[in-house]
Order: sequence, then structure tokens, then C-alpha cells
Amino acid sequence: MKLYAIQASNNCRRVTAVIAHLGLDVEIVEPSLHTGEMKTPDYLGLNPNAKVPTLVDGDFKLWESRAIMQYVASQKPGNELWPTDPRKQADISRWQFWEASHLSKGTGPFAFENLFKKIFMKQDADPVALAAGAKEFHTYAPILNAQLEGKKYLLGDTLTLADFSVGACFSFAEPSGLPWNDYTNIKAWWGRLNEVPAWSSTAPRM
Ligand SMILES: N[C@@H](CCC(=O)N[C@@H](CS)C(=O)NCC(=O)O)C(=O)O
Repeated sequence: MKLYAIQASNNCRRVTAVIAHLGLDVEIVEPSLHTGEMKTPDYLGLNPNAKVPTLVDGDFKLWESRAIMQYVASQKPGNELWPTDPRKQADISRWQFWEASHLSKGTGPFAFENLFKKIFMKQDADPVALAAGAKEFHTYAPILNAQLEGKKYLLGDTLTLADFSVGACFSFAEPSGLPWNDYTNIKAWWGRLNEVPAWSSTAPRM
């Protein structure tokens, strides 16, 4: 299997963390952002969105990070990250869809406005976009904070894809100024997640 991924990406991190944690044999290739490699016909043939991550397994091409997480984790049956029990899979998927649909709409604007826009586009943050992000974040962060009450990981004592999926949203929390200090269960869980070698070793690098 081959994964196209870039080091600065939290969407790629949720996949590379799974690969590292399960010790999967996946070749990781970094397309060049400078040469526009993701916009070439060859790459668009793999992923018409011109984005990373993209997985290639023989003649199977897969994009969307959460789908890739599930697919690569399925390559090693019996692992705890992605158990085979349908209810556990549905529970994990629930948190993956939730972070994609809701939580990331709150965390994403902080990363984009306060980091990426400044570093890569040399533009100032848009206060209106940040206010909208803060509103979303404070709508959904309490749900995650409540879920983590009394738990080591999102679904209990065992680390699952849900932790890597939701965790990726917080990859830029500190440097982007995400207003998360009052969510004590999230902060404590984040500390535990960072003790997982596959998580700390895949932190985005700009
Ligand atoms: N929903 C997609 C999002 C992928 C995405 O936005 N990737 C970014 C990196 S974090 C990217 O490739 N950006 C390059 C671009 O938009 O030109 C996923 O989860 O895989």
C-alpha cells in the first residue's frame, strides 16, 4: 500500500497515526506542494479533489482520511483500534462523522486563520471567521468534554480510531489559540493521547 500524505496536515495525521500504531507496511509518499504535484493529471487520477491523504492499494484508490483509517486498520484483524464488533465500529464511526461534521468546523478556522493563512498566505486572520469558529467550538466541545468524563479514552479504557480521528482536530490547538482551556476532560485526554508513541511521533511539522 502507498499513502500520499504531507507532514503539515492534521487530516493525514489521523491516518499516519493508525499506520504507526499498528505497524502496517505502508509506503508514505509526500507530494510536493511547491511544484503543484497534487494538481497533475496523474495525481488527480488518484484523487480528483487534489488533496491528501490518498491511499493506493493495488488497483484500489481511496481518499477521505476517515475512510482510509478504517480501511488500513482492517488490514490487521483483531486490533483494538478498529474492533470487528459492528456496534463498536458504529460507535467509532459516529465520533468520526461527528468530528468531520461538527467539531472540525470549530477547530478548523483557528488553524486556518491563525496559522496557515499567516504562514502560507501572508494574510491576517479574519475576526469574523474566528468568531464563527469559536461559536461552533463552544457548541460542540462540551459534548466531547462530557463524553470524556471518567474515561481514559473516548470510548472507555481502550484507544480506538475515534481518539485519533477526534484528536487530529486538536493538532494545532495551542499554536492556533483555540479557546479550550476550560474543557478540562479534553485537556486531560489530550495529555494521555500524547503519551501514545504513534500519536506524538506523527505530530504535524510545518
Ligand atoms: N476531508 C478530507 C480533507 C483533505 C484535505 O483538506 N487535505 C488538505 C491537507 S489537510 C489538502 O490536501 N490541502 C491541499 C489543498 O487544498 O490544496 C480528508 O479528511 O481527507
